[in-house]
Amino acid sequence: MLYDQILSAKKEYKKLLAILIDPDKVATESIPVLAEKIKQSPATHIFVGGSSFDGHHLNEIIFGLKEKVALPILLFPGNPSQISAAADGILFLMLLSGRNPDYLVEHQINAVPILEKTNLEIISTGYVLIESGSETAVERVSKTKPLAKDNSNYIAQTAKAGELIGNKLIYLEAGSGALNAVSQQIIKEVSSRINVPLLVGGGIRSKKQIDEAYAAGADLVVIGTAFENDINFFDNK
Ligand code: 1GP
Repeated sequence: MLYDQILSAKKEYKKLLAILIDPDKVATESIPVLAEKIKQSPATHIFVGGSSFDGHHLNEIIFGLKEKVALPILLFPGNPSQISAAADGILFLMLLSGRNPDYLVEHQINAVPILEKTNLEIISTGYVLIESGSETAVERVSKTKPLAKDNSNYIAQTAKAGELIGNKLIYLEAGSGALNAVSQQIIKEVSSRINVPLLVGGGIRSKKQIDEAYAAGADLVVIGTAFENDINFFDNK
C-alpha cells in the first residue's frame, strides 16, 4: 500500500521526493524523454495533475510514464475530470485553507461514482495553500485566498484540524511556480504539531531549498516547475 510506504519512510526518516507532471503543460510526445529523466532522478513518486486540466490525455500520459518508470503514480487532481484508473493512487484533496464548498466537499462527492469504478488507493489529504508573493493558479481556479504566511500558528492549527478530521497527509502548498516557497518556519511549526506525513511544494527551485524543506520537517517534497523548465534539474543532485 502506498500510504503504508509513506508512513514507514517517515518513521525511518527517509525523505521522499515527488515529481509533478501537469498534463496541461506536457505534450504526450515528450513523455518518453521525461520518463527517462525521472528514472534517473532521485524521485520516489510521480504526481500527475494540475489546477485547470480537463483530463483529455491523462491516460496516455500515465501509460507513457508507466512504460518507462516503475515509480508509484499518484493523481493530484484539480477536479474530478482528472481521475484515471491507470494511476496507482489519488491524493483525495480537501482545500482546508479555503472556504469554497466546491473544494471542501462538492468535488469529492462528484468524484465518488468515478472512484468506485477504479482500484485507486485513495489517500485523504488536507491541502493548505499559503500566501507566496503573487496570485497562483490554485488561488485563481479555487477562488480562495491562501493563508497569511506570517501566521504560522494559524497555519499549523488548520493542518491539525485536517489531521483530526481524518486527513492522512497534509500538503503545504505555495502554488505552482510560486515566487516564494513555504518557509522553513512554517514547515517547522506544522510538522511539530501534526503526526501524519507532511508534503511541501510550490516554488522550490534548488537542491538547497529541497534540503531546507526536509531539514524543517517535510517528509515529501514536490517539484514541478523546476523540472518542467529544465529536465536536467536533477542531474548531479
Ligand atoms: C504545485 O506544489 C506543486 O502544486 C509544485 O510546485 O511547480 O512550483 O514546483 P512547482
